[in-house]
Formats: sequence, C-alpha cells, structure tokens
Amino acid sequence: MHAFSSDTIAAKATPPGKGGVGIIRISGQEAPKLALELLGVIPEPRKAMFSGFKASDGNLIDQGLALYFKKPNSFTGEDVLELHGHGGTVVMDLLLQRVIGLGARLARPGEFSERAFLNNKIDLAQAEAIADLIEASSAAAARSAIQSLQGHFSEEVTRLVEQVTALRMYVEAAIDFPEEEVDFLSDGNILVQLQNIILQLNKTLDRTRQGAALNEGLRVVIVGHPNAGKSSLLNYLSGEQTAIVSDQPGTTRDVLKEDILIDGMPLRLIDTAGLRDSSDQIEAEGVRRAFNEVSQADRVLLVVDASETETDLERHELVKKFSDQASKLIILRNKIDLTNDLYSSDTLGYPVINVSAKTGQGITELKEHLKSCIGFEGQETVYLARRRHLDALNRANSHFENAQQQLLVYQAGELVAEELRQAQNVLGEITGEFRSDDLLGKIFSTFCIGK
Ligand SMILES: Nc1nc2c(ncn2[C@@H]2O[C@H](COP(=O)(O)OP(=O)(O)OP(=O)(O)O)[C@@H](O)[C@H]2O)c(=O)[nH]1
Ligand SMILES: [Mg+2]
Repeated sequence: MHAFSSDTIAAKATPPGKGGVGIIRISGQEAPKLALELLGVIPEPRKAMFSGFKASDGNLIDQGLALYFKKPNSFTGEDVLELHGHGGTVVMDLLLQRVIGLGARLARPGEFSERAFLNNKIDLAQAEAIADLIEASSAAAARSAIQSLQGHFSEEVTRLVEQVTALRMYVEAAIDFPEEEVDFLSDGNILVQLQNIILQLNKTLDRTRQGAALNEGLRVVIVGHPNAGKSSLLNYLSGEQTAIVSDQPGTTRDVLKEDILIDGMPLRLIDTAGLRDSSDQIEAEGVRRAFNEVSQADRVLLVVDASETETDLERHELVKKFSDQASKLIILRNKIDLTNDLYSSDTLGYPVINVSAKTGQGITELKEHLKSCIGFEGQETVYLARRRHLDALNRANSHFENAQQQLLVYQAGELVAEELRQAQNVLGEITGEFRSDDLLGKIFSTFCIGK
C-alpha cells in the first residue's frame, strides 16, 4: 500500500471551512497537463501567476494565483501545482472536483509528506516534525519542532550512525584477520570509540527525552501511602474534582489520568492507589497498577506527610522502594499547612518541595520545578521528538552497552560487531533509513489530509 505510487494526487491544503484564501495542492506527473487544462499555460516555475481556473466548459470556476514547481525542486520532489483561490466551501469543492475530473485522485492523509520522504526531500523524523509543528500546543513546542524540521535532530542521529559504521568496519576488519584479532580488540581504540558513542548518544537522549515530553506531555505519576493527599493534589493541579478525596485510607483504587497544561506545557497527571500491603484484592491490584505507572513515568511525585522529619525521610520505606527510579523522583511534603515545619533536604539527594494540596502553598514552586525538568522556556535547544525516537535511542543504548560488555569481558569480536549492527539499524529507524511499510503506514496515517 505504501509502495511508491505514480498517481497524481490532490487535496485542499487549507483547513476546512471558509477563509479568505483556499489552496488546492496537486502533486505528480500529471500536474503540468492539469495546469494546461485549468490555466491554459504551464506557469513559469516558482513565479506567482494570476489566472482564471477554468471548468470543462471553459467558464471560470474561480480566479487566483497559480504556483508551479518543477520536479525535483518541490516539497514532494514531484511536479507540483498550487492553486490559491477564494476560500469558500463550495468554490473549493468545485475546483477540487474539476482537478479530480482531470485525472488526479484525492490524496490520503499525509501523502504529500510521505512522497517528500520517499523522494528523499526530508527524512522520517523531519516528516514527523511537520505534523508536530502543526499540532504544537505551546510556543516552546513549536520552537523545538522547527529545530527538528530543519534537520538538527536527524543530523545528530546521522552523525551517530556514521560513527557506528566506522567502528563496525574497524571491528569487522579485526575479525577478518584472526591472527591479529586479539591485538585489535585489546588495543583500547575500540573501547575509546565505543565510550565516545555512548557519551554522544546520552546527550542526544537527554534532549530527546525533553522533546518527547514537550510534544506528548510529561507523564507525572503521583504515589504515596494511603491518605497522603495524592488525589487532593491531582484535583488541585487540574482545577477539577476528578478524584474522590476522603479521610479514609484506601479511597483511590483505580489509576486516574488527567491531562493538564502548566503555563502551556502539556502534562499528563496520574493518580494512583495508596501504597500499602493490603489483603483486599482490588486494592492490591490498584497497587500493582501504581507500580506499573511508575515504570513508565517521566517524573514520580512521592507524596509524604509533612510531619515526617528529615531523618524519617532518609529511612522512608517508599523512598527506598523507588531508589531505582532516583532520577525521576520528587518528594512532596504535603499538608504543610498543618505543621509549617519547612525544610528542603540536601542530604536526601532528591528534590524536596513543601506543599499543601489544601491551601495551594508550594504549588507554584512545584510547577516551576516540573517546567524546568523539560527545559520548558529554558535556553537550551530541545528537539521536538516522539516516544518512538526515545524508544529507538534507548534500544540503541542497550546494544552499545552490550557491545562494551562483549568487548571488555569476553573479547568477543563477532558479538561486538553484531551488537553494533543492531544498534545501527535501530538508529536508522529514527530517520527512516531502516524502515518497514508498517511503520510508515502508522506514522503517515495520523497526518491530516493535505499535509
Ligand atoms: N490539611 C490538609 N489536609 C489535606 C491535604 N491534602 C489532603 N488532605 C486531606 O487528607 C485526606 C486524604 O486525602 P486524599 O487526597 O484522599 O489522599 P490520597 O493520598 O488520595 O489517599 P488514598 O486514595 O486513600 O490513597 C483528606 O481528608 C484530605 O482532605 C493538605 O494539604 N492539608
Ligand atoms: Mg486517593
């Protein structure tokens, strides 16, 4: 289905409804012939031409600007004709029907971008950035999307792929000359290069993680003992009474999700069942689900009671339990309105914020902290990315770590080469160099028509 098609495609590029101007975009080999029928001439490429748009009987459907791009110098890499007419629903429909009547067919969602990809005008991450720029829900997301669209993210990935390719060649050469293999593998050069790649990858991973959060919302899960005030916090942050709050421990059993914006930054808040050993089967299932959410979260808000002292926190059962999620953990001392014993622990190694889900004390600080987690409004360049990219980078990372182990522990050249080969493929999925039709279908079908 996504094999290259030679059909000429057409769609309205402007949004549905009325507007001052409406644009119909046509791409494919029939575009020049269509121009001749509709305008009477093939316009000079890249020059706006004012013209009538003719119906089959020679009468005008509309008049406006025509723009012609000759292949390969167009968005799709094919001959492209754009008709900028008046943006009325009926007149646009008539024009589109006329174009279809002349042999074009209606484009599928994302088909223009897909052709641009298949003709090597943009890579897959750039194509995704087009959709993400259009969908951007904040200025920061839009700024990052344009970074990705310009190819800065892809360039970093491509640089990594080049480094991996060079290293692979080096390792494979070593395997081909077995008498020298051991020397090759132990001369330290491979290890240095490998560690360098891992370092680079982790930098990219950091920015991609931020970009994915900016794009798809930071996943923030709220956990803690029963009655800590988790649901109250969800309600306070979302401004809605979504969750039931009561002084009965074990009130929340299901996982509750609420999408909110913090000053334009998208966030998915997840409230969970209070963590305790429970003989109640339903509650125990809720606890299991809470742990599952933690493993998928970008940030974990661990809500504790403000009456707990700093020493209590150091010994806190849940702080210990989540220590493997250390980089995600934020400790919230809730119900600070009852104690007013403010402190932020330096010894704990986690950010500690004093809050009250009742009075709202400390909530601004919490919001600022969450914004800074993903560099929202920060100075650093972030690429707008998707979970798909993040997943690929993570998988590449584990192949590199395996390669390092094969090298250091087993001196197994063949296995090092194999891990590098797999890492290279995984990285290639990001830019679409290594791809399946399934993946393309999944990505482009979520675009809207005309993109
Ligand atoms: N004074 C005060 N009371 C609070 C605060 N946050 C929550 N509470 C109260 O603490 C009790 C428990 O609140 P919930 O939000 O239901 O607690 P939870 O952590 O969701 O509890 P479970 O769902 O049972 O795990 C309720 O009576 C809340 O009104 C706070 O910041 N200050
Ligand atoms: Mg609750």
